Amino acid sequence: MPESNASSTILTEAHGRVGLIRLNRPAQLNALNDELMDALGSAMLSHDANADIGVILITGSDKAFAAGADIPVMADWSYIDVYQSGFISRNWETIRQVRKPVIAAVSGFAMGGGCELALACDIILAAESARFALPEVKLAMLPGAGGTQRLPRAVGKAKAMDMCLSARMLNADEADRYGLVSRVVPDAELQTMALKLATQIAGYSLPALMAIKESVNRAHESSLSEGILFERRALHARFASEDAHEGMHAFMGKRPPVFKHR
Ligand code: CO8
Repeated sequence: MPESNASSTILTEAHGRVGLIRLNRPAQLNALNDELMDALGSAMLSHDANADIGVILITGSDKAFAAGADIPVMADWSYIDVYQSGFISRNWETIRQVRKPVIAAVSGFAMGGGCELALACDIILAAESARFALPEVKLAMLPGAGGTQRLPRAVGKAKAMDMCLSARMLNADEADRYGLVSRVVPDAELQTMALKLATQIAGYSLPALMAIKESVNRAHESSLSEGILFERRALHARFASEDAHEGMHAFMGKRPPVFKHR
């Protein structure tokens, strides 16, 4: 049975080796304020440090994954307010410290910062009702939580420019075709499929998952030859892992592997 633990803005549950985090400001369509982003960051770091958790799953409500940064909160901030306090950097980027796989299960609106939060996750599972947009231009703002950087890497410059400059909203099929999401599933199956996928991944050797995540992320942050070298060293390091030997011997013995996450 999952254990439930509520804070005001997020709900967390452990499902086996999956740490589920549900964004929970339904009246504001999960708009992302400091309280929520602080709670989300703490929950992610806590799951990352917990040896019993292998994968983190972030989800919202049926109507909204998250409708973006909390607009009324930001409306009267000055430049010096946001510069001195490190707005965005101070708590939105915690996700970059997380070394375990993070899956976003998106139903309904993923707008602005909500879309950017999903983009910062490693896998995006979208319900058919999912809608993705970076509408900051309508506020005379810009996608400032990684959107102008991660979106072009995900979908290419032409489509990213279109979304950022026109605020165009994508449905789940378009997001799938563009490569913005990993998979699309029926609405009624999103939570089950997301948990099933997270449970499957969490059953693999955790150090292997961490090395794969680190290597894939390198693809965006280095030249091909540097990335290949990083990957090769990560592969060589797998031979120092008990689980890798167990995985190969289990295959040869035609039995399921027993991973110790070492
Ligand atoms: N912030 C605060 N409250 C919100 C937000 C938000 N982003 N989005 C929705 N809400 C609130 C509404 O105000 C409303 O509250 P109330 O009932 O008290 O009036 C409630 O949620 C329900 O919303 P709607 O009635 O508007 O619901 P609809 O189904 O009619 O529309 C939409 C849903 C299309 C999602 C619509 O709410 C909308 O357009 N929301 C704003 C989306 C948006 O612009 N997001 C981007 C925000 S900016 C951002 O995320 C940038 C982050 C990174 C850097 C920061 C730089 C700006």
